[in-house]
Amino acid sequence: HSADAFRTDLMTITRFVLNEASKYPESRGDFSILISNIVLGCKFVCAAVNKAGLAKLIGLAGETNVQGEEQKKLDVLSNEVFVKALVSSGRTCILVSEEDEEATFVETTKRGRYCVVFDPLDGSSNIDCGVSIGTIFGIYMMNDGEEPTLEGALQPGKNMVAAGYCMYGSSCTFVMSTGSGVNGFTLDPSLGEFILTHPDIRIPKKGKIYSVNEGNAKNWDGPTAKYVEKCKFPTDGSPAKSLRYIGSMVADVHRTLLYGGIFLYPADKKSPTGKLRVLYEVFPMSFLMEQAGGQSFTGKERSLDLVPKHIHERSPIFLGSYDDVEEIKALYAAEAKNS
Ligand code: P6P
Repeated sequence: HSADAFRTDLMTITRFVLNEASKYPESRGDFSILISNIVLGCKFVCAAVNKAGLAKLIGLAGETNVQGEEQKKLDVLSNEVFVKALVSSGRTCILVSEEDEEATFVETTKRGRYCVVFDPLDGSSNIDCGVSIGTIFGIYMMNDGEEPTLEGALQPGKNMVAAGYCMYGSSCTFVMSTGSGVNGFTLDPSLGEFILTHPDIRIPKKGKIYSVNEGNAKNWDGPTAKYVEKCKFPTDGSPAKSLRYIGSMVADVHRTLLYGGIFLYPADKKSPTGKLRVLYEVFPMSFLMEQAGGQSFTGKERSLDLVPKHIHERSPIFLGSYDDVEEIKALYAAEAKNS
């Protein structure tokens, strides 16, 4: 007989997180509530992003809508929905958002144990041409009763208890790790539920793709220039790598996680500390890469060992397949030895 159109053993993200929580009997369910609020924010943004094209078509985006209200930019709207969802969850104490210059300290009555760092809509400049964009988040846990201070958000990435992203593309894909592997979920709009579609994602040990903005080549330092040269003109007889660069971090990282290869946003003379932000771009993506068997390097150290000094600090980043990142680490080590 034909396969049922509906599977009845659906593993939803809610069930998945609750199953995880049941492994920690002392857990009070706070983390599950926090994640469910992040998931709610992602569903809202997914709906808004999918309408953005239409809104643009009927002249709403960036102009006044039928009520004569100024239509909010999508990244501002996304930030508002995440801040509101996280504060009202009652499980957070500090929020750091790419959209907000200062950190948000949650009022005492609504305070919880988690610090969430996030980019509500990364790559939003790509919306108008339909390129995939995404939300990126990382979660630190504060000690109980500790008065939240900015230091609570300026921890090295290795202290994160969870990290993930949601990609708004041809489908809405939520990828997350709570420290024991990486799992991917796809939104089923007819159910309004994220369904486990990519259990236990492992990045290939070595890849055939490199991902970098070649337009910055004239500003690269020696090791990066040497590495990209090797990708294009291998000296060991191996085939040249393919270049895939979307210019939207979540899309480039998601492809790297599933297909393997290396994503790099190096420092250059123009931006000596690179472009990507430590707390809510470098750390969450590095956390996921390590959990999937890959690695992430800043040009000087393991990305997750970095201790940020301010909340919007930037860092160079080289992340992806373990063996590919090893090659660029060797080139930086050689340069450090010769200098
Ligand atoms: P460039 C998007 O603006 C973003 O912050 C990341 O999503 C992306 O990886 C990067 O910048 C692209 O930067 O300089 O190559 O356009």
